Parts: sequence; C-alpha cells; structure tokens
Amino acid sequence: MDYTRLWLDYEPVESLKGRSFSLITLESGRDIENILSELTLAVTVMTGSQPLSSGIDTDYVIRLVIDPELDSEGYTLIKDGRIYSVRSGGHRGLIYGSFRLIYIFKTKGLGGDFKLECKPHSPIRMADHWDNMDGSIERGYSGASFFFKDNKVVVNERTADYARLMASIGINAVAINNVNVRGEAAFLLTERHRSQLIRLAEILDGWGISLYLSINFASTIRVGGMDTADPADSRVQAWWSETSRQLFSSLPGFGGYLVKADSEGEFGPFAYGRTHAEGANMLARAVKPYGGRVIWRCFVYNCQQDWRDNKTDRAAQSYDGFIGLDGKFDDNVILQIKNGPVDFQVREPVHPLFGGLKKTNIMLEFQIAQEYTGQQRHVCYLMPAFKEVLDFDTHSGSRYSLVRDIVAGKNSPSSSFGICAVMNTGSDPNWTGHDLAAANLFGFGALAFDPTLSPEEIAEGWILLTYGRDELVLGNMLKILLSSLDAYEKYTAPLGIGWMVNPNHHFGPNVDGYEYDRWGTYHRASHSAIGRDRSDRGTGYARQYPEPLFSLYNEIKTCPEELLLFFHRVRFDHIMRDGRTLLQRIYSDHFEGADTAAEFVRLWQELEGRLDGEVYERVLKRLRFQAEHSTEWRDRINTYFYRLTEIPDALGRKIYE
Ligand code: GCW
Repeated sequence: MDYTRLWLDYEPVESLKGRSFSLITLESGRDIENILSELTLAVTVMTGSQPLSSGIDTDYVIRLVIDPELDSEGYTLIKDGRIYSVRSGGHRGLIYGSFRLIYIFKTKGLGGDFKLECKPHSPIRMADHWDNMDGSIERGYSGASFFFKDNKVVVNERTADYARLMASIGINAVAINNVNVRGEAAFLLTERHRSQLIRLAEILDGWGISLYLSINFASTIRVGGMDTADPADSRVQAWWSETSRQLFSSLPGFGGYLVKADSEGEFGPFAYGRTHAEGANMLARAVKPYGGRVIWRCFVYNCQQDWRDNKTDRAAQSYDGFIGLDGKFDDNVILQIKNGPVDFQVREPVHPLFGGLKKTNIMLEFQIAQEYTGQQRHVCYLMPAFKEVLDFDTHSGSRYSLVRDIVAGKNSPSSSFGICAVMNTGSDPNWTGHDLAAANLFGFGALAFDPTLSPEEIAEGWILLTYGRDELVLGNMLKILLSSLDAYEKYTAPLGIGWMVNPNHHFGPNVDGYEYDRWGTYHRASHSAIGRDRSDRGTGYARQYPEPLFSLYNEIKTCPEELLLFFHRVRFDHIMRDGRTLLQRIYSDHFEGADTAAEFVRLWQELEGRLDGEVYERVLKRLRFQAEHSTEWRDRINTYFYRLTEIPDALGRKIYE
C-alpha cells in the first residue's frame, strides 16, 4: 500500500484482472490529458494491462463524452454492456465522473449495468489554506506548507498530486495563502512571484481548479507604494484594476481574491470610514471584467474586549456588522461566513447570517484543520457536525430555508455561492498528520458535492477506497470515526460553552485560559452557575434568529441541551431533561468521553496485521496519546467544577481534589 496516495492508491481488482479496456474521447486539453492518465493508471493496475485507444478489440470501452444538455460540472455515468460512458456538459464533469468510475471499479469491480446521474449541489467547493510564505501554516498540524518555502512559491510533484487529490473529491477552487496576509505574501500580487504562480495555476487549472489569492486590503500601500488604500480613491481603484488585469491575463483559471479585512488586526476599509460593502465592491469592480470574484469574510468582531464588560457579546457581532449591508454588495462579491457565530468550536449554533442575509451571495466556511477539535492529534471526524449545519432549517421564510440550499444559491439566479473549508493538509507524507484526519478531507469534498450523503456513507466510502475491504477494518474504523466527535465534545468544554483551551495555540485543557483576556469568550463560572445569558434578558443574541428559533433558544426549558451553556447562564443544580443535574451531566460526559477515547485504542489494536505496518503504528501512537490526553481534559474540567461546588460525582467516580 502506498499511503501517500490516500484514497487514490490502486491495486489489482479480481473481476477486472485480465480484461482488456480501451479509453476513448474526442476531447482534448490539459485537463483531459490529466484525467486520461489517471484512468490509464487505474485500469492498468486493476486489470494488469494498459488500456488501448481504439475500442474494436477490447472487452470494455470507457468513453468520455461532452453532452451540452448536461451541467458543466455534473455527470452521467452509464454502464451498458461493454461500454462505460462518462457524459458531462464540461471537462470538470468529465473529471468528476471519471473518478467516480475509478471508485466504482475499486470498490465494486466490473458489476452489472447501471446509470448514475450526479450534479454538484454547490457551485463553488473551495479549499482555503492558511499557508504563510515562510513555509509555516497558521493552525497547520501536518507539517510545513507545500505551497511556499523561504518566501517563494513552490511548484513540484506534490503540487500535481495535490491538485489531483482535490479534483478527485470535487474541489473546484483553492486559496493557497493565509487570510492573514503578512510580509512577503502581499507581494504575491506582483511580478516578483508571477512565473511560479503561473506554473501553479496551470497545474490547478489542469484539474479544473481555480486559483484564488488572499490579499491584504492595504496592498496599495504595502506593495503599490501609495499613501492610501481608501476604496473611494480613484488611484487605489486604478491600481487594483491594473493588478487584476495582469493576474487574470497571466494566471489560467484565476478566480479572484479572498479578503479578511477589519478583523483581528487586519487592515480594512474602516480606516477610511468606509463600509465592508464599499471595500468589497471596489475590489469586485476591478475583477469584474474577467468574471472574477471577491470573497469577503464575515469573521469580524471586537478582539479588544474588556472581560469586565458583560454587555458586549462577540457571538452577536458578525451578524450585527453585516446584516445591515444585505443587498449592498455587487453580484460578484461573496460573503464567507463561518458555520457558527464564534470560531469553529466543537459545538456552536448555526450562524444567524445564514437565512438572515437574503440579497447577498454567501459561502459557508468550515474548518477541517481541527484547530479546536484536537489539532489532528485527536481523531475527530467532523462530518456529523457539518451535516447538522447543512441540514439546519434557518426558518428564513425564503423558498429554500435549509443551510445547504441557501449556500448553494437555490434562492438566487447567481452561481456565486458555495462551501469552503480551512484545510488540514501539509508536507507530511500522509498529508494530514493523523492518517484518520484524511477522512475529514475526503468527507468535506463529498459533502460539498452532495450534502444528502450521510456521515456513515462517506466514512465507509473513504475506508473502502483507502484500506480496501476487510470487514474488521471497516467495522472498527467506522466505530472510531463515528463516535469520535461525540467523545471529543464530551471530554472537552461542556454543552456549547467552548474555549477552555490553552491560549494562543488552542491545544489542551485550560478552563480559565480565555477567561480574563480580550477575546470575548468568557464562561463566567461561579460556585453556583456557569455561562452567559444570551437570551433577550441577557445580551440579546438569541434575537438574531427568526421564530420559532428565537423562542426555542431563548428559554432554558426549550433550548437544545447541547447548546444550553451557549445560550444561558445555568445553575449547577438545574435539572436536565433526563433528571440529572447540570453538574452531574458535566461529570458524566467527561467520564464517558474519556472512556470512549480509551476504547479507540482497543479497537485499533484489533487491526494489527490487517493494515500497512507504518500506518498501524502511527495511528496507534496518536490514539494512545488521545486516550491519555482525554483523561487530562476530563480531570481538569471535573476538578474545576468539583472545587467550585464541592459536590462529588453521584456515581462515586474519582475526581481529584
Ligand atoms: O480561528 C481563528 C484562528 C486564527 C485565524 C482566524 C480567522 C487566520 O485562531 O488563527 O486566522 O480564526 O479565521 O481569521
């Protein structure tokens, strides 16, 4: 097994062995050559001989055909006797359909006749990398960047492997650099890095992927030599127009800009008294002639808060900052909104801007980098959480009110809608550090393409494609993946309260780690109660949701219990729906979560000898670490509450003094 190829490693397939294939298409181009070589490789390994380019004498024929009636990224896959045909309205669809065919060969072999029709749910399916030009990755947990090193753009074989991997899960857009655009990264817009960026863009484009660059809003000052970045200034506008003209004319498939502005110290239009809309529209007009887009992030809040101020609520600020601008953005601007109102915590309510914004193009931002969910050292399969977000009914009153339909642009004629995730890849040979974290990479692509898939189906597909069919491997890995998020949620910060992590690097338990600082993330525990009141009697955040959600969240008795401490300040002796006190629920969750993590080690050990030795050992090491670390989480949190309340665990389990 070559684990560096993840789910794209091929082996002989019993029912295909000795069969002859031919591969036929009238299409041409870099992307077609790429997918033909992938099919050639797969078929050669699976059957034992190279496919031919004429179909007369072969057992089977694979045809890639353009069908103008079909969507340019959707495909129809048909097996009719000896003919397999992949049909699509465009080359991207032929790529996705061909990978699907390879997956079918891999998991099912030749099989009988079939017909599959697929169309991606969201127009844009994007990978956002937070890579810095010095080669580091912000919140990167799987080695150094493979896009940058020593302040230069790197293009090598891994770039090609990366592009192929992304295409194989349906990704069609990629931002390669960190949204915090520091140092040399601002110069990505200039001639200095152009020739390397052209090579990079060509590789991505060859797999149907558009390159985006994160830009610094102060670029006119930082690299343009000007004294202003005011979006209303015509010199600033001219600079962006010219810069954009150069980028679009030289980088094949270039998509546009990703912008973090007026957020966590990044420069933005506020410096000139301008709004987000004025800032974003200025850039949008510069890229408009080339069909470009500007993706503008909504992760904006006051990060200089005084912890003594109990009125300001970070959770409310993103909505407050953007809702009044609904309808004011140009049609090639997309607002990028994190799944929840705070910051990728293990449990948050769905961001109220979904459904709230009705006349603006939007994109949902997930994070698979696991910044707050174990940093790829804990196994934490995130698809159940993503699925909940996508299936959430915003009650927006629009024709389509589920998040997955809203972010796919179902209420709008525009195709500037989509889903993205902050990526979990790096230079580690296995791409994601933790081998099981690759399930999040695969899963994100699968869910962005088809949000009706279940987390189980996706996990099963990933396991079969990566590790082949061994019932014990499949069963145990599924158990681990599918219970990992719930376990993590239980042994870390309780019931939606979030944080309780070590400051800055965000790893490991620290109950008061964010309690007295400027980041606006306080739990405010006393000896008798914990949480912030976000109902209309408190900060009023719950009001950002329409009915019936507002009423549901606003009252302790109706609030979903997993979000209880997000929305309310609750006494430890509060009786939960199953009769336990809040305190007892916290204790028990922590014991149970850590027990589950210990069980992962046992389940994994049963797989010894059934997996590649290196993979087995590497994962075992991480699972052991997780089991140990989860007891640290459990004990720190339980001890904290025990010390406050002096009430022991009702089941007599050990809590340290
Ligand atoms: O989650 C926080 C991270 C920052 C990140 C920021 C953001 C890129 O801690 O590292 O900065 O979110 O999303 O912009």
